[in-house]
Amino acid sequence: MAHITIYTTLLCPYCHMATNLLRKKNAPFEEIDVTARADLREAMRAKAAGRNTVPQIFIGDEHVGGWDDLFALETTGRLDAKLTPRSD
Ligand SMILES: N[C@@H](CCC(=O)N[C@@H](CS)C(=O)NCC(=O)O)C(=O)O
Repeated sequence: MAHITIYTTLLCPYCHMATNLLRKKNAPFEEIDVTARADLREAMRAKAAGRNTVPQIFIGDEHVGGWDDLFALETTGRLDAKLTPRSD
């Protein structure tokens, strides 16, 4: 399973939808709560090509984007392959 990092805030419905989808897929993730943490939000923005909204989701080294982007991967059938990359 690829390492997943998701930047969130507490009162963010898009964050909850993203973490719920990952849980439903039994995909463990590291959650970084940037609520009231300007330093962590800035670190997120730097990694996420300037995007400032939450969630921002990373699978392995790849910046997936936000909830819309994660959901688009799921609905087009491309998310599972990213979560479980081939080892060969
Ligand atoms: N289209 C984005 C929308 C994300 C979004 O609007 N997130 C809100 C929180 S739910 C946000 O970051 N608002 C600005 C802020 O909290 O500073 C996505 O799908 O991730």
